[in-house]
Amino acid sequence: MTTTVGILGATGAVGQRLIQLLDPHPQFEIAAVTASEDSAGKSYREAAKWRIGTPIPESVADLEVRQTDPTYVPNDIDLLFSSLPSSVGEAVEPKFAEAGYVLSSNSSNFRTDPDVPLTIPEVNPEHLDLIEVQRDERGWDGAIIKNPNCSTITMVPPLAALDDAFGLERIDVSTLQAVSGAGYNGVSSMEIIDNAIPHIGGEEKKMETESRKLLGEFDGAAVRWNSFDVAASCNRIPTLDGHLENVWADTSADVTPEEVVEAMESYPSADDLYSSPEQLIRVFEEPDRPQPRLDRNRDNGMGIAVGGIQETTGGVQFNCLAHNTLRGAAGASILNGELLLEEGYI
Ligand code: 11C
Repeated sequence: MTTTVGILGATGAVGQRLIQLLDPHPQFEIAAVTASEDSAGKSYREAAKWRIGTPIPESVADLEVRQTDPTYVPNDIDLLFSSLPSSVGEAVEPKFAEAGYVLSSNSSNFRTDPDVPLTIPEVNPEHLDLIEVQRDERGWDGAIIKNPNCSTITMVPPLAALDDAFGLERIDVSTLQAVSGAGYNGVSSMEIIDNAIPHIGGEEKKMETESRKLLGEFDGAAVRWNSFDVAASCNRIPTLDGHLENVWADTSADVTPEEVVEAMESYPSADDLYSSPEQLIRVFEEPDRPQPRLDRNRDNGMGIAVGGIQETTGGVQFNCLAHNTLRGAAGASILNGELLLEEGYI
């Protein structure tokens, strides 16, 4: 049976990636799209400045764009994907949950709220059951679940593999983030050519908090955040897609590079979920890989690539890469939607 889905914020950079990934999808069918008030009433073709390289899918081209408000969205839609700007999401997502909709949201609002599941299905699927706490506390029939920030998603699966095998004490990370992470209205190509921009808009804090929540323990009532320390430094570079990160991880137990490769390559994917790659983490032997242009599209843009693994005094240093608008945003939300379906929440 097909699950009908809507997309809140369908004309933006992540909204367009959601449409690309859902055309087609074996379980989900797009039945509604929303955008800001000035696009309402137009066809999606008219409203969206379509920037994905492939043609605009016929299945959505003629859909009427609706206002982002529960009054205008059919109430028989099974699942909403939200790629709203966070200030908009903060105001309207609770209205949708209160009206009974289940939301898989990429927006950064509410990610660290204690009763909001923040999940990467391969890493912490059990946190999804926080929905029960959320519904009890807020009296909602619907629910809001979140995926993390794209720079957090890139480093957390390799860190999860290290934490499971050796324990984590401290993480230092420096990012090289693609311009698409700033959205279509963010950094223009002219602003960033021959340049790099340090300290980009609160990314450091997100990486520090979200990673500790994701790798925390859920006891059925609350998530106890992982206690490792995290220090992040985030930088924008002139890459189109794909965030590359340099990570230093201090581990509780001693490690060798060979043990790290083994722990990462054997870290399981979610093989019951359609969008999870066959092998979640692929490790390169070549020290100058992964690179964004060469490696971001591996496994349909849903894989995590690691390279440059070397021993340090406290543990290990490595580089990691993921496609920021696929694995790090639209694909992450869809994977969470597949988890909601698998677990019977929709
Ligand atoms: C960037 N990671 O590259 C950001 C974009 O919290 O979902 C995504 C912001 C977020 O600028």
